This record gives sequence, structure tokens and C-alpha cells, in this order.
Amino acid sequence: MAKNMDAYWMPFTANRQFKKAPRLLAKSKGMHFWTPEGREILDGIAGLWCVNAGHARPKIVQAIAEQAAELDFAPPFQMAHPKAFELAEALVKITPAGLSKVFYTNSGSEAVETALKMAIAYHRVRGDGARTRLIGRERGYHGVNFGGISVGGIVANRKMFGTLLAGVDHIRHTHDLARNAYSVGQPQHGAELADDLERLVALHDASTIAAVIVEPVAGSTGVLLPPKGYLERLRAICDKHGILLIFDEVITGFGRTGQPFAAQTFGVTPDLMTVAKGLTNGCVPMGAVFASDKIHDAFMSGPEHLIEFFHGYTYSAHPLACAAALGTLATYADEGLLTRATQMQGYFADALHSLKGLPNVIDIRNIGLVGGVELAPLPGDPAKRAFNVFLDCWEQGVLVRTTGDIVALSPPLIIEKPQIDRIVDVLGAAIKRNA
Ligand code: PXG
Repeated sequence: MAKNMDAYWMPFTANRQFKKAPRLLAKSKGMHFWTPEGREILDGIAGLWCVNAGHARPKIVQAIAEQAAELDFAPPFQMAHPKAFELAEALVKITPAGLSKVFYTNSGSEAVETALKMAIAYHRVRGDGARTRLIGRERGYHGVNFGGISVGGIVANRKMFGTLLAGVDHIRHTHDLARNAYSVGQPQHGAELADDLERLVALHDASTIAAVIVEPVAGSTGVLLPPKGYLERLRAICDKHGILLIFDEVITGFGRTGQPFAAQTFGVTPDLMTVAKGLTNGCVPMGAVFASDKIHDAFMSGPEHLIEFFHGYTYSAHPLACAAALGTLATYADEGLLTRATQMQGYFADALHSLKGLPNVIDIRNIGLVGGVELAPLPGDPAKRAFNVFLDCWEQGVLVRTTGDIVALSPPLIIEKPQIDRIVDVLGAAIKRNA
């Protein structure tokens, strides 16, 4: 281990606190990490919502190793390599019907920027260039680039960075403890919150609005589920006004909610869908945007020798990422992982909801293999109680994630019942100790 930790400026981390008491990971396999000292850590969050098939899966490891030796890089502009096409074809077999075109990026943040640009450009290539406004949602997380933080709704991620994008507005979030606390699966109340989009249409006029972007289940702000009927209503309002609907499925994609994508779990199909994380099982950075034929085809109208969409990255369709994604899809298919959360969610829900009644627990929510436990904040010290719970779990050998005073769980989809029990036991004990 490096003796001096000064040079690495860590992302989304309390750097000074961390460097006083570092939490290091040196090895991983299956459901576990190991620290450099050899302490075993049960992974309750799939790395960072991404290692959906578990760690160090042989088909993925082998695919990456072979690809690095065979073709390490291929320029993605005006050139390509076979696996980029093979992967796109495999991906559109599992996406919701109608989302049949894939644009590659290298992260969820880049996928979001790509989708927002695609939406604005789509209207323009159709001669509807006044539609430039982007609508996000309070408590939304869409990565950290300027478009994403502009449509995003997390104040800490926005307030330091000036005026952000112009022409952005937000609909209300759907989190409602008063009416929906301890819902198992989708909450009953709040479909009408989708009508907030009508308020913004009345304010700005639909003719200025390009797209609405939401996470089907908001992950980063604490596992906020869509109320029953909410997404359907949002879809209907978008259709009524010619507004594109973008689902950000960076967390919900690849089996997290019980179907390959949350769009399928909830039966609502967006016009554009962003993914990352589980696309490569977290092994090589990669994101993607899925677009409908309607959107893709609108770009394919000018002279054939001209570039249709002035956008892309040096590492779009990187061979190592494509190989990792193909190995990942093969692993998901071999083990039925993209629907395994459907089988496990009953057990997971029962285990998680057994924490009801523990000190300071004010809500528990779940869908598929994702769960959130909301704690009452320490008076005058928001986020501290949950962070203490996180540290306690780490000491007990279980990795959980916190956001504000919410503990989030999103284990690898290979998890077995005894491991669910262990995560919930350790979490419950930590909640009691930090009462
Ligand atoms: N959209 C959504 C919905 C996300 O959850 C991103 C975009 C950005 O992806 P990249 O690959 O650029 O990080 C995300 C990322 C957490 C946590 O624990 C969540 C994310 C990232 C880091 C931590 O809440 N989601």
C-alpha cells in the first residue's frame, strides 16, 4: 500500500476523514471484497450499484484479457470493430420493444449528456428547433456533468457550480413519507404528482420543451419508488405535448428491479434510455443511450457522406468495454440474473421490513433487489447518523451505502438468502448501536 496518501484527491469523499482512517479494498470475488489485511467484506451494494453479476466472474475476466491481447483500441469515428455491432445487437434483444438503437459512452454521466443532446438535436433536425428546454425532477441524480447537474435535483451537486445550463426546470419529487411510509414495492399515493409537468407546460409552453428526464426509481437520493400510475401518467403527458421522455436507468438497468430494465418492470417505455454500471458489470467503464427508431431515423436524412450527429468520445465502443459487456450479458443469461430479483424480492422485502420498529427508523422501501432504510437525522447533524451506521457495518464486514440519512442496499443479483439475512442482521445491529 502507498505510504503517502496525499496525491490522490478522492471523488465524492470526505478526503481528510478518509485519509485518517482509510477503508481499502484489495481483492474481490463473488459476493465479497477483501481488505489488504485479508478481512472479508460482504458486498451489500454491488460495488456502487454496478457489479450485478458479482465480482471476478470468469467469462468477463477472460473476455477482457483476450480482448486486450487481440485488439486494444480501435478508433470509433469513421471506423469500428466487430464487437461494437455484436454488442449492440445483443443489447437491443433485451431492451423494451422500440428502443433498438445504441449509442455508446463511457459512463452514466456521459450517457445523460448524450441523451439530452440527442433530444434537443432531434427536435431541431425535424424543424422544431424551439424545443430546447429540459425538464428534470427534484431529488434526481443524472451524473456530474453540466447537463446532468442542471436537470439533477441534488442541491449539494449544483450550488457550487454557477448558473448551470439555461432553460432547465424541474417537476416535484415523489417522496411522501406522510402517505407512503413502509410501502412494500410501489407506493399507493402520488400518481397525480406527474401532473406537475402540466404546470411547467402551462408556464413555458410545450413548444419550448425538448424532453423530461427521470430515474424510474431514484437511487442516489435514497431509493425513491414511483407511485403506482405515476410513470404511466408522465408518459401520457409527454405524448400529449410532443415532449420526449428519457428514463435514466443507470442504476435500475440490468436486472436491479426484477426485469432487464425498469421500463419493463413498470410497463412504461421511454423514447431514450440511459444505462451504464451493470452494462459491463462495473468491470470496464461504459455507458450507453438507447434510442427509438423514430429518433435515430430523424437524423438519417441529409447527404449520406455527412456526419449526422456531431457527438462521440475517443473511447466510445472501446474494445475492452465491448468485450466486458458481452461477457457480462453471457453471464447474466447463463444464470438468469436479469430476472432473478423477481424471485428474491419477496425474501429481501420481508428481511428488510423486519427492521421496522428499530430506533430512528422512519421508513423502509424496496423493489427487486434494491432497498432503502430511512433514519431520523441526528438533531442539527444531518447525514451523521447514517454515516455512523455505514462505518459500523464496515467494521462488522458488510458494505452498505448511505445518502443523507438513508441507507441504501443493492446487492449483486447472485445473492443468496443467508447473505440477505447477514446484511440485514448487521444493519439492524448497527442501527441499534447508533440510536
Ligand atoms: N444517472 C444515474 C441515475 C446514476 O445513478 C449516473 C447517472 C452517473 O453515472 P456515472 O457512471 O457517471 O457515475 C448515476 C450514478 C450512490 C451513487 O451511491 C450513485 C451513482 C454514482 C455514485 C454513487 O448513490 N450513480
